[in-house]
Amino acid sequence: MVNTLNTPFSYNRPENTTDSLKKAIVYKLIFLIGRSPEEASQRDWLNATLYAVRDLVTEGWISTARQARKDETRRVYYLSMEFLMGRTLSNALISEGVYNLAKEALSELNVDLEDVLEKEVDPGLGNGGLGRLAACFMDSIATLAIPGMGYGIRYEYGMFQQHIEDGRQVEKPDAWLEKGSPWEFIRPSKRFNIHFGGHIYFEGKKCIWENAEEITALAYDQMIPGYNNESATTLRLWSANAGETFNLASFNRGDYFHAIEEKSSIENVSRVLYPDDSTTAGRELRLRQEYFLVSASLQDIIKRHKRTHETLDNLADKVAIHLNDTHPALAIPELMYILIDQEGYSWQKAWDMCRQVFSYTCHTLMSEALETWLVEMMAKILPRHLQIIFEINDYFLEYVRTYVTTDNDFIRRVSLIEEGDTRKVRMGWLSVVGSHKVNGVAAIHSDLMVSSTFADFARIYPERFTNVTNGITPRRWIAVANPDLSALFDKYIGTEWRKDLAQLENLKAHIQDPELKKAIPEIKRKNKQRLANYVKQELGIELDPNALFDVQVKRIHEYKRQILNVLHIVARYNEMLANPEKDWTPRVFILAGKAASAYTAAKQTINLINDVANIINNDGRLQGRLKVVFIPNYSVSLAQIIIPAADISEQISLAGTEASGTSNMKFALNGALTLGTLDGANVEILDNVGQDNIFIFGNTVEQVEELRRNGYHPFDIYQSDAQLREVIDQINSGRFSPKEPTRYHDLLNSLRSYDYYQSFADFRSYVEMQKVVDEKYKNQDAWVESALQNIVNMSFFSSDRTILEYAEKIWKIEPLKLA
Ligand code: OX2
Repeated sequence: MVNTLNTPFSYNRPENTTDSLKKAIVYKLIFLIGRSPEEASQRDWLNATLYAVRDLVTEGWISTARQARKDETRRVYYLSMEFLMGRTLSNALISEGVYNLAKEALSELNVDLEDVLEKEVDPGLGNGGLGRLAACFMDSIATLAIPGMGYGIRYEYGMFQQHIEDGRQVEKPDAWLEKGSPWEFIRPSKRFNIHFGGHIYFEGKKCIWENAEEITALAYDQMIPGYNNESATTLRLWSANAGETFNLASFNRGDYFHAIEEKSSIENVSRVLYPDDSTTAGRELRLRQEYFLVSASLQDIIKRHKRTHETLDNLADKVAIHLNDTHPALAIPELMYILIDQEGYSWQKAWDMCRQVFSYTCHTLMSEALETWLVEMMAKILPRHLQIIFEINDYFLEYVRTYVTTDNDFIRRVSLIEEGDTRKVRMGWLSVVGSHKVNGVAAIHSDLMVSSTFADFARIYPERFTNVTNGITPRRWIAVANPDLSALFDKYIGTEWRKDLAQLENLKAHIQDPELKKAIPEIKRKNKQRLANYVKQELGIELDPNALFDVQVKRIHEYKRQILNVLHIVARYNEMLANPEKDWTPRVFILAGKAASAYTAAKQTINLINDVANIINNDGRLQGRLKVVFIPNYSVSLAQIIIPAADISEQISLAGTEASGTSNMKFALNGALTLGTLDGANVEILDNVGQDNIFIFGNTVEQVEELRRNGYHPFDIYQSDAQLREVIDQINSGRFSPKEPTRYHDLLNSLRSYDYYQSFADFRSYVEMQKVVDEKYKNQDAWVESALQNIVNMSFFSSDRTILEYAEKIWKIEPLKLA
């Protein structure tokens, strides 16, 4: 029924009492799930609780949307191919302030909340940092009540499940939807047709795109609750649906198989997340996915805008669209297509609007990750969009010739089309030309962006480039992941830090308080025990929580240099065997992360870590003072157990390669000390915590570049550093892979002769800095002092600060004033 009343309905939100929550959970269990409490499994309880808590969030969600409509505020739409949201329930319970109530309610029903929470599937709809950043941003957008929403793809299969078999990574499909997805709302009325292929022709000036295949995008909404603000934002994920194109003709002829086959191939578009953030595979499907996201989202945005404003003339005043890396960059030609072909705007007017609407974040300078599409492929799949890109290019190059330079070399470099044997569309260039702001994700990265990759563009559009340093949400990364540290904060500075991390400043006044100093290592120890229990249960390996926990968790990639970590572990092993009587600081090295399925060097690294772990963990001579564990299937939920347990946070990428990093922030906020290079946000962490509270080693960006310029000779380092040589020779001789002694020959040969990421160059300073770490850990007072200095100086790294910067500098959007 349509509400014709002037006043909104009242929704009968359940009261926040144990009793009403208990009733709500049981009601959902019986009437939505169809189970009695006596028969219910843990998963049934999980789903019943999710439904009950979802009700608590829904009213604020509806009223926030209503208010944004009423105020006709400018909104931001965050387009991202990845969102790594993590589990929903624990976060929602905390946002709604009912964690303890739910615990009590369930316990009265003889159910343990923690057990139930563990049952929730963690949707892996992202690869790594980029996807998790998008999730932290959604959380901050909701908490700050920034009008806007996120758009992504509802992949049927997320990131693969990583199994380790015989030390090697084995990928298994992640069918996350199989267990149901109670948090989402399907929106049967929100469906849009998406077109691919066909051909174009002109009627006078008008371009016609015809005979394209058509598929349907169907919306699924998730509420993202704001923290304690009775507000929520929307993450809308699109699913491909054969819809009307479903081959009814063959179906009716009885050709069931052909009909289903076609349906299934159409729906492939949202079948699986591209399991890679650097190399190439499945190109055409990926291009279709990118366009699928963009086209569905833009149609939705335009429809919503028209419903409120009736015209698109004011689109640029009311709409900001943010491109999370170049993956959604087709939104630029798509908006041109809508405005010109469908809405009849002039080319110039449409282009002016585009450039006011779009902004773009660049997340990497790695050349292999800078997206390009073969002109030939784009011509086949998106002929009209390719044609628009050519027009944008003509217009842009004309501008350059007129106002910047006529130097042909320069023009060739900045052209949106890379010429050569095969012509390619440069998506990074398109994103810069079609946006009014382009930002990097940490200070050093933004500087490098304008001095290297985008140097020519910085000359053309100097005012366009800016920096917004990444951040993380304190809700998930402290309140959910580290309940004891949260309670400690509450005790000293009250509860507001969850919303305003700057409150941590107030903890500085207590930094010498003996009680606080005692509590910090106690909490760390408890978190280490929690992780040790997990490792014991999953891998059967015993860890000593008194040892120093040294952690590197992230995607496995050569530039992140997990290999450097391994080289040091083996060097330490050798030293320990040579000097067994020395007072060694017991260490546990913990690594986790997935390697792209086609990335051989990364997969070999995983194999090597496991081989080394196997030998070391079984060497009785070490008396348990050295352990190495590779924890399989790294995910957001695993990160929540691992990060609070870390003493050392390994952030050891080659300077100039990690754009920002965000785990570095999570670790430091949880009281780990960073052992890192001057790369990404490590540089700003150093600025904030001070050099006494961080271990910085290795070459600087300038030194790295100098080596590249003047000739880098890893073989010389191998020959001159006896310790390194011993390590390499041991691995080479099969010391860790006796059944297959040659297993690592390729990897080592490439390191000795090439070592693109200069692990050898930083080996010595890394090993020496690890000794400084050992010494410092022996002085527990000094260590705790540094851990505290890390915690209290992390307020800058809240994603709330990041989002407010975007809102102010880039999107020009104000938070809603919630009623
Ligand atoms: C990652 C970057 O590698 C990482 O440094 C950064 O912290 C994160 O994005 C969030 O900004 N894919 N993943 C990234 O970039 C790309 C492309």
